[in-house]
Amino acid sequence: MSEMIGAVAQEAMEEVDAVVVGAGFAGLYMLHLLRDKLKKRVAVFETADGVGGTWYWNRYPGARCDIPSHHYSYSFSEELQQEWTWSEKYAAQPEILAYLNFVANKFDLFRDIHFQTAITSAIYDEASAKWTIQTSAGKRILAKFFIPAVGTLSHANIPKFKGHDSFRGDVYFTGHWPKEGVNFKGKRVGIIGTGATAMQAIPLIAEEALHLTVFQRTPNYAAPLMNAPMDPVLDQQAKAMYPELRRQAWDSFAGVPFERLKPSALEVTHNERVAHYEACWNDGGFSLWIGSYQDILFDKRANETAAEFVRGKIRARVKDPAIADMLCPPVGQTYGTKRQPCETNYYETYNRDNVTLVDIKKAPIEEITETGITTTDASYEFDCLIYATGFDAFTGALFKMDIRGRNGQMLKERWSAGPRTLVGLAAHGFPNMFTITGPQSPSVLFNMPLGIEMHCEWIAECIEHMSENGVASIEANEREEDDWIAHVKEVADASLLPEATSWYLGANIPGKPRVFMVYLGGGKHYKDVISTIAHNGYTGFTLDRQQRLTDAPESVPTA
Ligand code: NA7
Repeated sequence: MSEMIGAVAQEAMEEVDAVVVGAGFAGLYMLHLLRDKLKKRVAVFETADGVGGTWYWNRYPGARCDIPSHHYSYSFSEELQQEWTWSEKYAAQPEILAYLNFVANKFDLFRDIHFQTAITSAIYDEASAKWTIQTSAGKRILAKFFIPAVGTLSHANIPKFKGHDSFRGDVYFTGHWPKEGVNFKGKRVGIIGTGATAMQAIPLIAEEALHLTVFQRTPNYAAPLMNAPMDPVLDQQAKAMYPELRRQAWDSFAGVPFERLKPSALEVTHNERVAHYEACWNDGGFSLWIGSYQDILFDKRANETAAEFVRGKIRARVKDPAIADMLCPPVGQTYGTKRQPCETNYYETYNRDNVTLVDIKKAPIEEITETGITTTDASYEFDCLIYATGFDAFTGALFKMDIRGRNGQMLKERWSAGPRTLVGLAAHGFPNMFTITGPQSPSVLFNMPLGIEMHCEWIAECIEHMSENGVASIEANEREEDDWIAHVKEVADASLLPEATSWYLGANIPGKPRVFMVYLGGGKHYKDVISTIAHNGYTGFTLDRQQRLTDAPESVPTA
């Protein structure tokens, strides 16, 4: 009887083939592939009032990509590649947002996106092999596939200091920046955090504010971005050789080629090494980090050579040796095991009279007061307070939704000791759910737009395979999931990265299990792994061909 009631309720619900959550790089391409290539009915839900995802929310001053724009863009459409022209080597947030709007218009994507609507829950029903998805607008939707494309860095980490609500001035979060912008002219500003975000924002805010006080817990190693206006000749060259450019990207570890990469920092003389670091430093971006010597992320001695090179650069750029000391990570803090921020005039900013650096490792923040911040050493007064304190990465945005798989099991519970996925695309117990650039895939250590394309194309191919073969559901097997989790750990443990207190392993969030969440096997190898799984008929997954009573003919609206 209750099954019948359930079936009647389901009939009344709107039904689509797939619900996609998020309209950033991932959600947009997923919609395009499923709707326009596979002719599926797709509904995309997005909490913002526009497309862009991460690039919609991160409007703070200085926000820009740190992979060259010709690479940090979709590759799936040659027409798009030729039509769009970037104005800078590394595009700023407004331009990336304009690009994503251009893409959404070009491929007529807006009509299937429900804006200002969050997904509150997604519950799998084993009998029908479908998901019931609840929106913040009070709507329930039935879908065979549930695809969170929620981004890896989209759920802000806002530390709860004592008195956190008491500040009476303006409070801003970099990951949720006001659309209309902020005018800091004449203002006393405090900023907490010195990660990649803060390093982009601080130099620009310092130019505008009356005074800027930076609260630094951990000094960071950064390298210059070396951004520049786009040279029209280089742009034409890139456009003429896009297929080759993309081939080089796919062949590389991180989805962007670095031509200078050599095997070992320890196999060369000091002078050769420094000259090589200098060349990488002058290239800018991630060249020093992942394009100089392979062993700097695996061998502590090799790592220290790069670390000392960066310390030397910091000391040369910061006039006051005491401030330079505060900005230099100490020996023992490895370089690049946290994500390397890219900066423009960051270190020189501390030569300004209107900038103060406060070491909150030495004198921790005690309290947020009505007028500012009190540390164990002193009190500081502000008109504005900025949190540049990062994200609950990888799982934060997923756990915001009440996701329940087979037998009502909550994703949050199933993953309570850390994410559990098969190749970062699917999770045991959660059939017909796919994550895009989620945990245990190369995700943030691979050029994001290309990583997103790789995942969206794999998912679309899988859904096509299911349609063609009458497969009702696909689910990752627990055994292969265990194997993948062990493999991700093994590969990570061979490197120095799990030693750092980074968001790669959830170490920035109190109470979060410390599990390394990025697959470090490299994008090229990873692509081979997931392609082989697909070509061998989805090894490691269980495909259920049983027809369901509630099966609606695909691609035909039921209402
Ligand atoms: P990050 O890299 O996580 O940086 C956050 C910063 O905030 C970092 O300096 C933290 O210090 C600091 N932080 C976080 N929590 C606290 C508390 N409780 N007290 C004091 N300071 C704190 O985030 P970003 O937004 O800069 O960058 C994230 C990614 O976004 C970036 O890598 C790009 O991929 C885009 P800590 O180092 O933890 O001591």
